[in-house]
Order: sequence, then C-alpha cells, then structure tokens
Amino acid sequence: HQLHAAELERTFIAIKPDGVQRGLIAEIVSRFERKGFKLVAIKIVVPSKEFAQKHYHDLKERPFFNGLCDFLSSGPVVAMVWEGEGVIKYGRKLIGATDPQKSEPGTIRGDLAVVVGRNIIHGSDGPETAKDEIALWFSPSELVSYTSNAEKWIY
Ligand code: FUP
Repeated sequence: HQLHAAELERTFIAIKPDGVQRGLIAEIVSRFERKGFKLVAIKIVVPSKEFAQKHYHDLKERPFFNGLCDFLSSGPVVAMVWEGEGVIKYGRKLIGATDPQKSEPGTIRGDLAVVVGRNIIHGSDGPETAKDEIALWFSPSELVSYTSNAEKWIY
C-alpha cells in the first residue's frame, strides 16, 4: 500500500568507531538496505566527548558511562537515519542484543562483534529516543525525503 508522510517511521542508527575502523560500514548499511529500509540521512563525524555524553545521557549513572563516552568520541562515527514500517523495533532486531555474547548469529552484533564495550553499532530503542537522537545528530535540512523505485515492491 501507499505510505503517507505521517506514517513513516524513522530511527537513528550509528556505526561506532570500532565498526568504522574495522571496515564494516558497507556491511552494516547493506543489511538495512537489503531489508527494504530507506536511508534518509548519513554523515561521518568525530563526536566530542560532550556530544557523546548528551547522546548517552540516559546512562550517566552507570559505571561504564565515562568509558563509553570516551569510546564513542575516540574516532569517526557514521550517523544515519533509516526509514520504514517498523524500522525502530526491527532495526534493533537486525542489530541484536547489547552484549554480542548474547546476540543471535545472523544479527549484526552476533555476526560481527565479541564484547559489549565494542559492539560496533547503536540503534534507537523506541519512538521517543529515535526522535530525540535524530534531532541531536541531524538538523532537519539533512533529512532527505524521496520515493525510491523499490517501494512499490516492498509495500
Ligand atoms: P543498546 O541500546 O543495545 O546499545 O544498549 P544500552 O543502551 O543499554 O547500552 C549502550 C552502550 O553501553 C552499549 F552499546 C555498550 C555499552 N555498555 C557497556 O559497555 N556495558 C554494559 O554493561 C552495558 C552497555
């Protein structure tokens, strides 16, 4: 069926510095793309420590918070917004469990990572965080709305 603008769901996905350094950008982008989700924003940036703290503000009481923010700001991150029906929840499914030791084979973390502190990818965990994270990482003009030719075969 035809999707209307108001129905389109978006999520924030980031390839962390370990994923970028390990040459996994194309592998990760490909998994979202082949599924049928649509890339509507992408850029590569080195976040500052302060920016990383903003991104992970929900975790500021956790013992790993400081190390996590140091890590996220340690090198280039590929920030993306993906769009599609159910993309927030299903994006998390493609990513797999937080701890790669517990992620199923077939998921990004299950196939490509070993330890929780180097789990290569971030994905918003719900509609509210998706909205907040997209607004933190991107200005509205960086989000591109377009119709892909494949859509009529996906929906
Ligand atoms: P997720 O949403 O799967 O990225 O998981 P969380 O928001 O709970 O955690 C964010 C990041 O904190 C994880 F990607 C890795 C890091 N983390 C640790 O380093 N140790 C932990 O015990 C839990 C999370």
